[in-house]
Amino acid sequence: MSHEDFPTDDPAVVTCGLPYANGDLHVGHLRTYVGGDVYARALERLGQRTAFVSGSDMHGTPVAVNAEQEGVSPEEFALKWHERYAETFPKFNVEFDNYGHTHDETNVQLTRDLVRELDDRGHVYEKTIMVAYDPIDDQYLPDRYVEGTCPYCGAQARGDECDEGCQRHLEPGEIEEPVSTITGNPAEYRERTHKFFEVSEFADYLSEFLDRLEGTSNARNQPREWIEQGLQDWCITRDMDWGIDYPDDDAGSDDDGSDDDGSDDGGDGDGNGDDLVLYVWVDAPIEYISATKQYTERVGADVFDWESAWRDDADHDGGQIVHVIGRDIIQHHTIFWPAMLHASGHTEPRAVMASGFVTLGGKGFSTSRDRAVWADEYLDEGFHPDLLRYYLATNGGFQQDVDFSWERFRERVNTELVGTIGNFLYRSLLFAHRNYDGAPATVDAPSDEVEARIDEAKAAVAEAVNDYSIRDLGDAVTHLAGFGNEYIQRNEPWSLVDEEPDAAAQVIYDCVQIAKAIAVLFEPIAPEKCERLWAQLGEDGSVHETTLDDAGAPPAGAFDEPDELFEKIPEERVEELNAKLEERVAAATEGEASAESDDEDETADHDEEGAVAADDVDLEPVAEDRIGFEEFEDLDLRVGRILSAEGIEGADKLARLEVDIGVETRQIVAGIKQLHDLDAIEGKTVIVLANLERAELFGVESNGMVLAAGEEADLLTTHGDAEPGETVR
Ligand code: B3M
Ligand code: ZN
Repeated sequence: MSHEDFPTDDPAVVTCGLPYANGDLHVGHLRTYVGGDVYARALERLGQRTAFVSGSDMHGTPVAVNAEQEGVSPEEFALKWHERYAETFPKFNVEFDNYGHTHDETNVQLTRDLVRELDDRGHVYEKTIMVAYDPIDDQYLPDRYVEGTCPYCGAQARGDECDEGCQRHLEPGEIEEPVSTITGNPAEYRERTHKFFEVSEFADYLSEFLDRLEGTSNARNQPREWIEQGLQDWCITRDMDWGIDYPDDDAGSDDDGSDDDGSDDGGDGDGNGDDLVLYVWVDAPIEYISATKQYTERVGADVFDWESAWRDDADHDGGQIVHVIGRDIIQHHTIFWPAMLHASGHTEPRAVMASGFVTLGGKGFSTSRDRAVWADEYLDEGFHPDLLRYYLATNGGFQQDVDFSWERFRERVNTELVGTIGNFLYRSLLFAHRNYDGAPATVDAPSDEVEARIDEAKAAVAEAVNDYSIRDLGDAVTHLAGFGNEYIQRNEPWSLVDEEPDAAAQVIYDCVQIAKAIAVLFEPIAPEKCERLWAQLGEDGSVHETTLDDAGAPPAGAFDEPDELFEKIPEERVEELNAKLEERVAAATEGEASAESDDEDETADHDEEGAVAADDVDLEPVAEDRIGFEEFEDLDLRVGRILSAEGIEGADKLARLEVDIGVETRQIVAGIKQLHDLDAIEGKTVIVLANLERAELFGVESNGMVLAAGEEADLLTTHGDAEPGETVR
């Protein structure tokens, strides 16, 4: 990979996948937005000029189907949700430089321009295909208006994607045994002429692009497999009213080019292209550009020039584009979108960071069962947004699926935020205030040890940004605070004040310096808390405006008595919150059982693919047959250490591990590809069943088994000093 490290002199754009404007946000959704916000802030910390943008995805069947259920026009429906989102994100300190929506004028215009450019350059052609049609209701059934069987893996799938099976994007006409999601009527296929974008022409370009692409490894590996299997061209029009009209040359009658009357005239079935709109996945990513353009319009091109970021042509070199998305939309961001950008003279993405899904207490979020922690609900419970930001940013690697539970939330807050960071800040700043009214005025520089430790933390932050690791950003700060605690403990300033006042003053000055560094380095993750800490330290201006070097700049000096930055969450709160959730799920499940409306709801709820399973896990009864101790002894269970882990090509779930079991190194195939961050599990201690028969999975020999529990494949481990090769008794 050939990119220059951040910070660069180019403008950078960080984007977050656009939420469909079709329902409430829950903490599962927030992972992408918090991740993008943390990353954009961290880039700025490095001194990288950055625009952070997103917007609401207003078009397509995910919006139209829900609007129809509510009996309102898609425009009214989508705008309502758009406004909600625009208010909700800042409450979590997710501060976009611009948050637009795909139905606004800028996006309609840019979409039409870009598609026209593709057409002019000869990358679009017409083809007659079969599309699903409901003969009873006299209506075409694009995308989520239809469900059926995935032709690739046989799973039940939506018209546009195999959301519960192989995750592939599905083209119109591909789904088998189609059924209308509106009426339940079996659908038939009818001929229709549509526009296609020649993605297949770009296979070589895309392979090279993937070699350059940075970000999380899942965003490179999956598309490589798809390219190897052969790329299909992409149908970019749909039989719908709601969306942006295809920019035919004769389409001059419509002033803004969008079709927003909300009426249902999609079913004339006459086979001509009158009522074709662009597929939602064409205009949605273009909003990344539109939102940047609107930002430039607001702040001026001297502050941020959208064209030098997004245009890669004779007059522009392109900027640094980083897309932060959920892992279910990798294909759109690494195949269709870069092909569109490349074919129309725009800048290709530098990086795609694709996050894993979020589960709730080990199970899937389910809107229909009200099994979710809603964004508003979290705040209404009185929790500070920065706590959730910390949890989502650091509870597992970015591409790993992570679980949200109130227990774990409490544990992370109490041990790390309160116990490590808060504790260090409070004890050292209180001591500083009481004895010196702030940073001791007699000292003018930190000790070498502390200066070196802060430099190390700064370097770790810069490295985390260049590694696209949000979790490492958080770790850099908790490690620094951990060091601070150890430093003050080791130097005992309280016993030095009287006899060795200079030494005591130095230690306290060092601690204030560490506190200042924490404010600067932790701001991307906990912006509001760090702003408070900044003010607490008597520093001027906003910590948001600082860069890495400010971490080591001399502290301001005097400050008031500190208060505690973080508070412990009592255990009863967790019980209370869990009970509330259970009660709600029970009520919703009952209601659902009588109404039997679950299916529609589930279809509409885009983010439930984050679910491992929406149903409760039934625990198996304990086996009746007892075994003797000798039989247990037949199992050769060993402590092992993972040396390396990589996904097996072509297999959705399998990873190939090299495991050191003391006596030898074993190659073991394990079903953990999507459940763990494979880079992060290297070095982990695991338990291996070493005398299991050899097996071959996906052409790879598996020699042993790594033990894990539960749907998330929680890896069994040891907690003391057991070394690889020791047997488990
Ligand atoms: N609106 C939401 C999703 O599929 C979709 C993202 C668009 S990003 C350009 O996650
Ligand atoms: Zn499938």
